[in-house]
Amino acid sequence: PLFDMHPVKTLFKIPRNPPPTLLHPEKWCRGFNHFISQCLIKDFEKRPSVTHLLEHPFIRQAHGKDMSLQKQLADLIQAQEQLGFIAKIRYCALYYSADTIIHQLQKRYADLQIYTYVGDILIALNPFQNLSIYSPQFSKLYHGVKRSSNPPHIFASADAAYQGMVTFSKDQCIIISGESGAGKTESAHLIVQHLTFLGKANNRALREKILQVNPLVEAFGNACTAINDNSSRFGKYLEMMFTPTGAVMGAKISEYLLEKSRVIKQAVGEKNFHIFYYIYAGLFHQKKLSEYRLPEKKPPRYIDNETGRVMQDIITKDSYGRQFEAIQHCFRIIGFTDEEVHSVYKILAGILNTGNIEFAAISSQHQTDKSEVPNAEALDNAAALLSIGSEELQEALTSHCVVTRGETIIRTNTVDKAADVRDAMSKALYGRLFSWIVNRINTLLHNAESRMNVGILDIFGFENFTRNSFEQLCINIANEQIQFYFNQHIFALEQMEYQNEGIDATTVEYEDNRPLLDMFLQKPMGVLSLLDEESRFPQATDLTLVDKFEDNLRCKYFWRPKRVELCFGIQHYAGKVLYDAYGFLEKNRDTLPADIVVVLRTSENKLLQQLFSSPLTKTGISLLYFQIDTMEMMRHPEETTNMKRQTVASYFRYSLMDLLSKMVVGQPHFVRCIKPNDDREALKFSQERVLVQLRYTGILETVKIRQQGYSHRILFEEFVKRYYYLAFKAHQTPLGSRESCIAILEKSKLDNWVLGKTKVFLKYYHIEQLNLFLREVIGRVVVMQAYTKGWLG
Ligand code: AOV
Ligand code: MG
Repeated sequence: PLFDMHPVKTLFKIPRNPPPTLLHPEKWCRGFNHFISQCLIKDFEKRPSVTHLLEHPFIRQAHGKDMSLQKQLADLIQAQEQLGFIAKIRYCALYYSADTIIHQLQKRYADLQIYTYVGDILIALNPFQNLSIYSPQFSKLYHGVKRSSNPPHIFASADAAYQGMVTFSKDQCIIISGESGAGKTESAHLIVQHLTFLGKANNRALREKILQVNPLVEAFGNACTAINDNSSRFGKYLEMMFTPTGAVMGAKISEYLLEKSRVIKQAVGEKNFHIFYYIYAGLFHQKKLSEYRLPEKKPPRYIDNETGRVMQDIITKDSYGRQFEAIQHCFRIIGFTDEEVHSVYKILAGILNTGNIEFAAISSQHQTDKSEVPNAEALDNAAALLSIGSEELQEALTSHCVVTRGETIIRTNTVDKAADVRDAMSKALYGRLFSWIVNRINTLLHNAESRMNVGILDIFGFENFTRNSFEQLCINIANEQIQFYFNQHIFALEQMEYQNEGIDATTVEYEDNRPLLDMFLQKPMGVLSLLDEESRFPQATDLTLVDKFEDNLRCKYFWRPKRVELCFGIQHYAGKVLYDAYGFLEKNRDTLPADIVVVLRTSENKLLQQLFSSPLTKTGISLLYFQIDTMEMMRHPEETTNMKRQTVASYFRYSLMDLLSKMVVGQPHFVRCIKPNDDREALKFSQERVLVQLRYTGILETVKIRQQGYSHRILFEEFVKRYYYLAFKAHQTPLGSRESCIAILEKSKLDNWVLGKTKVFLKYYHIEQLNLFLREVIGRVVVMQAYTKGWLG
């Protein structure tokens, strides 16, 4: 029984009148019970775990043969583990070494207990199988109860955020992190599910709408990668809006940095965005492929990464077809008009046809760099679907206007250049379409009456492929920033406790990834700034870029491997990544020739006109990373408004800041997703992989921080109760005061401890020492007892 927690409370009853002395065997036994129960029940937060007690020489020695007691302890351990008592790791850093945590997580994982608390952080291990713990019954179970009442669960985190919002009228923010495939997106879905349950809208239609947002956006923004079949290729911050009484009113999504390059090309074994396969299958089954000018035999180049397999999958896999139905349903429920949906499909089909346009060189005596389109069919199809003239399209692809000294000159494009323009157009079409969908959802789900929100952050996780490009760099920097935020927050809380207790905060040392973030974001010598600078030089190449990095990034986190020209390495918080700089400059410039924009603006498709009529600006950008930057931005607001000429890197920097500015207003809750193995297998737990993740996500760091600082903070009263044997006689009842604490600590000959206003601050080794002393004192008592009874000859 998952929720049976009684053993813990009842196994060891605390004697009403604890024996005044431990000398009487019978009473001693009860005293032992008392000792255990005190350790475990009354203040298990600050005491060692049962496992440690079992190892306790005192217990082994005295009670090794008492089977019933052993059994009780075993039950207790089980109950403890079921309840996820490592919850309390934060409070007893000493007793939870990396090994203990791993061991506990592994045992729990084997029992399909995928959630565990570490202090106020929720660890979620990816189960790689469907669990039946997310039904409405479970939502009910986790509704407004104390966290300790139920086993750890993602719903409890959602609930805490919701209760926090309603109780304190404060915005909340749930930050989900973890590497690619760790389960962030699934967790985000579950949180939305629980929040819609909690924010019982009278309006069922609204709840339905909100639940469709994620699936719709993800159909356009997720794709199959080498790591995850449903990998998020954009960052998403979903704000759920509530009234002051906690009724859900609407939702708003902010999207960050869609990996547009995926539209035109995918790495081996990877796929394009889901939506392309969905519509292909859907239109195939509805026999509408020809209406959208999509071939039935040979799939378009953009989605034909695994030669031959795609069409077969589209035809045979009915999951694609079902997904198409689901997406149509999403569109309808959220409130898109049929006309809009039709336009979206036409644009998608237009993109696929654009990808099929080929170019051939025309060599004449005078011109060798001219190109033409040999396959007129693809060109005509694309033009028809985008409702533009096909001649105009060809013109815009194969030539460009240059204005020199007031004169407009038309220059021809080489084959390569024309292909680049074609791909740039496809990327721009898709990117803008995606933003339009997101904006449209926001308009449809907007509610002016909502007052508070819970934001849910689900970005693309840390990635390290065999080949890592510009996209991975951006993704990994974003993760670096989230990690920084996490560190700051956990550290800030830590600091607060020291401050409140009047303790010199400088004694806490912790390592953070700030220097690394500086290396990326600093101006003018950070990675992104250098990249932008280099992108402005027409003669620059990817090689000169790496040279520039090498010359300017003089820091231990950056290195350049010998003999591999375009390669550079970065020691990220989550591990070393080797980047291939090929294409960095072009990807960063992300240029879309004006000629293309001009043609697309002539489209008769209203949606398309809209996409290109005004530059899609993003507003509300501010910063957190550097306070200085915030001020700088306020002084130079033109930087934010001048979006048109921005590079991907600078836009990325601003969107990161925008995201953070949203996050900081809310009270944060952290969910750390962990991938137990790289084979996506259920019940497989790789200690090594988990350990690495615990390390870099800061779970072990938190423990370390505690060990470096004062890992134990014990209320005076508590401390005296626990250790008074060390300085007082058994029958004495010292006051739980500062003075009593000093007496105990001095008698124990410890130094380096600190007293705050209400708590004793101790290092982990103090506790070790104190417990050792305590064992000795109690051990002496036991031996004395044995002698008086004549047990030891
Ligand atoms: P991610 O969001 O963290 O990766 P996902 O949330 O997409 O990872 O999870 C990857 C896969 O793991 C899912 O498609 C599910 O098959 C499985 N999974 C994760 N959580 C659960 C769960 N609670 N129950 C059942 N299956 C689960 V990325 O988006 O790649 O960083 O960019
Ligand atoms: Mg994801």
